[in-house]
Amino acid sequence: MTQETSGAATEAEKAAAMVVDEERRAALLRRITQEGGFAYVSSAEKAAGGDLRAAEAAREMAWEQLHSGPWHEVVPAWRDAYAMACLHVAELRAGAGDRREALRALDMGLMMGGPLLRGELDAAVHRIAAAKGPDDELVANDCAEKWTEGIYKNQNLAEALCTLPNKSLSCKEVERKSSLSLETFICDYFLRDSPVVISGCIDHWPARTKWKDIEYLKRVAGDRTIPVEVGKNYLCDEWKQELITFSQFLERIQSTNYPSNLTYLAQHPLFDQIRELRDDIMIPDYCFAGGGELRSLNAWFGPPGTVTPLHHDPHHNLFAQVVGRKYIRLYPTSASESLYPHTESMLSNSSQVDLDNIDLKEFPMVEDLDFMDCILEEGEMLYIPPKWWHYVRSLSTSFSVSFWWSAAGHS
Ligand SMILES: O=C(O)CCC(=O)C(=O)O
Repeated sequence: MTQETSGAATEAEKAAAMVVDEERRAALLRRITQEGGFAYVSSAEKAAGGDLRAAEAAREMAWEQLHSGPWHEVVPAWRDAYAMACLHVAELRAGAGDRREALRALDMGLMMGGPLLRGELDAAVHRIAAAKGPDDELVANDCAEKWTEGIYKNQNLAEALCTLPNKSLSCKEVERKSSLSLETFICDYFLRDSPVVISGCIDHWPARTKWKDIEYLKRVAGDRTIPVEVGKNYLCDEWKQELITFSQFLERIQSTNYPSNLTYLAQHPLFDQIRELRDDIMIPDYCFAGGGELRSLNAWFGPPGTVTPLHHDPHHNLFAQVVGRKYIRLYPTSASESLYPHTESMLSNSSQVDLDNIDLKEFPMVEDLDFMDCILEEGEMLYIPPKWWHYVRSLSTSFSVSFWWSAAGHS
């Protein structure tokens, strides 16, 4: 691919010029000019003319702006500008036959860009992902069996519990209900801030079968870029985040994992990014309890042994266990003080207590606290009321979806 073009425009260059309609492009560039981003504007103009190097330079400049301070202080137009540069890079890369780099650019635009060009990014993903070349055909996977084994490894309860935080007399199992009516859910659990395990509600989701098929996952998501967490858990020093492709992620979670290098796709809005996976699930009616708003759908996908340390969230949470099983421990909001929340504001919703290794000298109040727990089996959902503390450990390869919503009048 030529970097500087002077002659007739190629198809890719024409596509690059057309990725954003003229009016919106001009309005965005005016906005960036007002922000002093003259160099960006000049590069973006060249990018629209088919200059890949300029497109990459524009993307780099926008990226710097996204990292110039706290996220909430980033001028929204710079996020849109980042998305536009990603679109240009993607079109030009795809035109040069580099489909994988093109998809990576689009995923970065979807994850980090603003909302203005979301439709264009989605459409480009759809088009470029569908255009597979001969080299992109899937390599036959001899690991498919191992994958299924990982999900169903027969860890019986006793075996599972020995790796779990100690139980005590003050523990009780979360109530279980099968196909609970919306009315009963609202009266007995939602309005009473009371957790419940609900079974029989997601059996019709295509995800229940499709997400156990590693070939399917590779086909619809293999080349897409996702953020993963690496390490024991987010409170540990060695913990880090990485961007890898979904195929690399699947390979990692099939290989032996030690706590220090566990790779976890955690709390990621994957379904905003990969439309095919969004089509495999449905929003349960329970999420409309309280007449509020759905806040986010997040994916939690990882190998056995992932731990999300004890923390709480501000929203109602319906946590659907689509593949595999998880151990979950819950403490009511009233236990907050005795759970020693971290003092710095970024971590104030997380407890300092490591439930896998409780230091009773440092945290004596934890010992006598009442809690509830359950093993959430495949096909079940757990309702976690707002501000309830929860600790989650996967007992097998596990793929879960959390639905967070707020009731009317609550932010
Ligand atoms: O599944 C996990 O590891 C944690 C889930 C969680 O914390 C949540 O849904 O809020």
